[in-house]
Amino acid sequence: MRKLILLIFFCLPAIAAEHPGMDEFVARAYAEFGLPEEQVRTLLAGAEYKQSIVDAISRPAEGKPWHEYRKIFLTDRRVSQGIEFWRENRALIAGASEKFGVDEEVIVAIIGVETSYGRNTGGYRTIDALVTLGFYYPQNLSSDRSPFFSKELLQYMQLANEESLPADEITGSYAGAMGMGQFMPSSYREYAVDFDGDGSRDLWRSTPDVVGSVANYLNRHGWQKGQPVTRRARATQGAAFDKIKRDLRPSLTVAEWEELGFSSSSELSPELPAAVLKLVEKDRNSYWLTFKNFYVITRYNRSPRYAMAVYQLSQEIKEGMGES
Ligand SMILES: [Ca+2]
Repeated sequence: MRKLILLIFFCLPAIAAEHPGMDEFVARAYAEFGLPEEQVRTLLAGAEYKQSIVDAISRPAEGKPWHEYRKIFLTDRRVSQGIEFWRENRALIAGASEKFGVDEEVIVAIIGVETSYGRNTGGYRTIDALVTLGFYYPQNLSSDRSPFFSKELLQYMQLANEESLPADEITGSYAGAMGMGQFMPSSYREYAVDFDGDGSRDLWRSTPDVVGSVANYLNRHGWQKGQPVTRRARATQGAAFDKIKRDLRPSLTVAEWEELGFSSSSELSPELPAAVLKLVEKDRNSYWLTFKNFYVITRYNRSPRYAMAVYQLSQEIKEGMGES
């Protein structure tokens, strides 16, 4: 019996080497990027299905209501570490802000929310994450995102080729995001920059590359430096709550929202395009006017709670910097 168990044990890697839909993926990798079949098969064969990854995607923090979500990211520690990170990299962050036209505090806050300024970049092998979610995406979730993850797996293999990265060793989040800014492979290929000029884009070890890449990402998605991100709104009792959309692309002006019952006490141009966001607080809802820059943060992560956490963290860090 023991012999049989041992035999099964040693056979496991061979069993794990087969993934459903693998042949189709290999053909696609060749058709789209000319990736050699053998290279793709070897990488896939070395990848393992991880139940922990399936469990993690089934209960992401984004599912929490805002008042619980906020507590994860808006901590005294994350604020003080942000101030420390900004002070240590002052010239660098100022340079990236200047070059890419992005507000400094937002660059800092994104790196803070993503990885606590590089302290926690994730311990899952990226190849395992992308194979698990690309080939074994749980069917009980509301939408099947396996096409997204197989596309990212393809991008990952191409990225590894282009940047000479060890594709079987790299680690990151359970969803395949990598480095201090948690870039998905397609974003890495498209938006990462070599900001220290050493000839390679290294989002794990080069803080300049990370800071430049985050700033470039926001720039390319339309960041408007010095413009507002979001403001608290007051909703009248008869406000047109049915006009609030999930899509946070600014669709009406501040003046138009005011007519619909959502106003802000901040000084805002009446012509400024805005959307309205509702967040679930502990015992009531809060309403926010959100602008183009808020929408740009949701291009980094689609959750409006994520964008609000980044914004509020950025403000607390900025305030802390001013006090010193
Ligand atoms: Ca570099």
